[in-house]
Amino acid sequence: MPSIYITTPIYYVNAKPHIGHAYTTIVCDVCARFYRMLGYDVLFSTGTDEHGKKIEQSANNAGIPPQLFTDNISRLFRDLLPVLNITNDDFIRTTEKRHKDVAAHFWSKLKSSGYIYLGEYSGWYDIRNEAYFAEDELVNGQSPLGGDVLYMTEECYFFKLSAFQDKLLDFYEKHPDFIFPIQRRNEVVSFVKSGLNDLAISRTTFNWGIPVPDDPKHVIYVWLDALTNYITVNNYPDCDQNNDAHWQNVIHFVGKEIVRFHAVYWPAFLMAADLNPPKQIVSHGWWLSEGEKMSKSIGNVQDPVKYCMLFGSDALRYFLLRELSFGEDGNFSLAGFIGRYNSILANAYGNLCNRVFSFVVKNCGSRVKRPTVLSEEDREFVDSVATSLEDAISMFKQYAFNRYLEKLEYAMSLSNRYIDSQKPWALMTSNPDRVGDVLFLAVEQIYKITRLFYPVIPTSAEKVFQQLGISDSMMTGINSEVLNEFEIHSIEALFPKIDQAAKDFDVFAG
Ligand code: ME8
Repeated sequence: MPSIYITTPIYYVNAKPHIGHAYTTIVCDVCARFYRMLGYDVLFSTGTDEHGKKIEQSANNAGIPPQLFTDNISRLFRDLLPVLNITNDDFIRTTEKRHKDVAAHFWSKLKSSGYIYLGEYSGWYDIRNEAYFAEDELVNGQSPLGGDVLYMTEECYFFKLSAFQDKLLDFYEKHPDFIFPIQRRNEVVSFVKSGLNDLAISRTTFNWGIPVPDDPKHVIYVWLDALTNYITVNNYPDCDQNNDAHWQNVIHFVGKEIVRFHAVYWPAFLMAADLNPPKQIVSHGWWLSEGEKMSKSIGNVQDPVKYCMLFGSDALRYFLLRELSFGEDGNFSLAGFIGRYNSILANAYGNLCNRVFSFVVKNCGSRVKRPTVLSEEDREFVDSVATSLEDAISMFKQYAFNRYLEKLEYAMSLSNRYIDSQKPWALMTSNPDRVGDVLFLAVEQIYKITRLFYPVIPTSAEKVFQQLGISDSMMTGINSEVLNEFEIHSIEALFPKIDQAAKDFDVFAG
């Protein structure tokens, strides 16, 4: 059985989760469900990144001890998972003992391999992003990541990143798909080509971190600590990563702003510890909210829980994947959300299921059988749906989630058109023998579309399978079974249309 290991970034616990965090987690969940459906042994992890000066400061500002502060916010990230219908196998917190042990072990391995030395560091420190910058990297007095900076000098341990320039370039060359999409790969390659300085990997100016083994006045740099989470989850060092099927196919999903940490530092750390780099770093763009960067001061931070409460997690999952062209930035707006919900989920899909299933119940004794002969139109319909579903799978595998959904939507529109043109209600009098044939083909195509739609809208897809009396065991494998009969067991509306005037929307004002 092939294996895959899918990770989200571990999220900082300085503020509660918003739609941007929900997005990465949902993308990973959709991939995890998709690969499970293809028969993979999937390991899927997410969690929280809880150390560092930024967290310590946020805790101090709130007047709460850092551990209690991180417990509280980490819980918000964890509690969001069932709300979004996420099927993670693990939730890792960097304050857990299992992780502290692994991070300390990993540090010792880097040290004994000769890649860590003690020195002194001065530079401009971006507290928000936990990174140092040189004078010439600053942009209008701020770090290139947009955070405020502070000039600091400290004794610290360095990682010999400079020793990895050629090894990294050679690795990128041998693994052209390591960084997705290509523009991010190009940025990383030119960054590494421009020369790598050694990296400061310990701090002495605050305490909220994992102590450096044998020198506890230092704490481990939060990015080295955080990146290690990916091997903590995979049972390093007990599990031999280089010969582990999950590690051989590990995909880190990240937002575009943290590609450098994952595609430069992380593979260098791993190489230094004689571990193989991950299979792929897949990066996506940013969500803006109503056209602007999300920020507490503007008051436009979008809360994923509100959307799930009002419209269900499937609707949010669908919108996030459909609206954003993966890799590019996208805009989250309530109007856009309602527009796509009503036109696709309520009309194109929900109504299609409802009208076809109701017709079968009322006019075909709830049962339809595979026709023995197909007309030319039937064949054309079945073939075009099959082609668009194959295209959808191929788009999915290229992370083009919006195009994958577009292909499913096309298959829905073919099905709606087929019903409109075949007019089963008219066939009831003109050619009653054909009614069951037309309906069987319509139900069968709905079933196939739903199987592929399942990773995005699992709750509704399961409802459709229940209506069709299809058991869970038949949901694995995309093209495996051919069913020769369908029986409609029940009928349930899937996506009630959203009335924009509903007073429920008051909830968005708050
Ligand atoms: O960077 N649009 O944590 P973080 C899209 N702890 N995605 C967004 C987003 C937005 N507006 N805002 C956040 C960290 N994200 C580190 C990671 S990993 C070893 C350590 C998502 O809480 C996106 O995935 O700042 C981004 O990379 C991540 O949240 C950043 O989360």
